Amino acid sequence: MGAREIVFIPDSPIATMPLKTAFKGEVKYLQVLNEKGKLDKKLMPKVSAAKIKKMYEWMVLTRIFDDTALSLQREGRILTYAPMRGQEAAQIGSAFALQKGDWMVPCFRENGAMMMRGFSAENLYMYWAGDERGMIIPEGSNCLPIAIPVGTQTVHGVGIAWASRLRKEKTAAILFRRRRNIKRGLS
Ligand SMILES: Cc1ncc(C[n+]2csc(CCOP(=O)(O)OP(=O)(O)O)c2C)c(N)n1
Repeated sequence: MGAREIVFIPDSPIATMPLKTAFKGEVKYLQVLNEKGKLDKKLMPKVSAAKIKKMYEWMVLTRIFDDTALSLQREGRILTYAPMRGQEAAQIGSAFALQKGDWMVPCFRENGAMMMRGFSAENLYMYWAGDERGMIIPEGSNCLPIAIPVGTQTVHGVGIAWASRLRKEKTAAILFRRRRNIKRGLS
């Protein structure tokens, strides 16, 4: 539809309203490896083949966890579930950047990254089925429990980072959060 197209609203005191454009945009993205398997060697970061394989294994496990969870949810065997299909690389890559002792603050789609920090798939399914014992934090994982309220992860992550700085610890903190809560002014 063109920007000047007229929409008729029956029984309205204003007979016609112009159709306006609220948003026009483009999303730029960079691919190191494209969907046909073509690699840009100049863009390829220095990562060993063994590490890439390990990351890929975690991504596949994340996808399997997610597909299974969605099926369980559709069957009514688990409750509300936020899927993560298409976000595997973002979370597994981020979790790989962490070292032991670093902190992770998940939102609600980071099941793959949480498994990397030591949560079992079984416990995560328990959590999504409403059993809070599934969210018992694995010893030494330095991972916070899932926080559903959007926007809260920012204060948790920044708070941990500040605490580390004040204690002069050399630990990093990574937080996962969602996109739209920025626009809604929640954080
Ligand atoms: C404070 C708060 N308000 C409302 C919700 C309900 N809620 C859950 S997910 C969601 C949408 C989040 O959208 P976005 O930030 O774009 O995240 P994405 O869909 O990409 O995961 C909302 C409103 C919530 N979790 N927390």
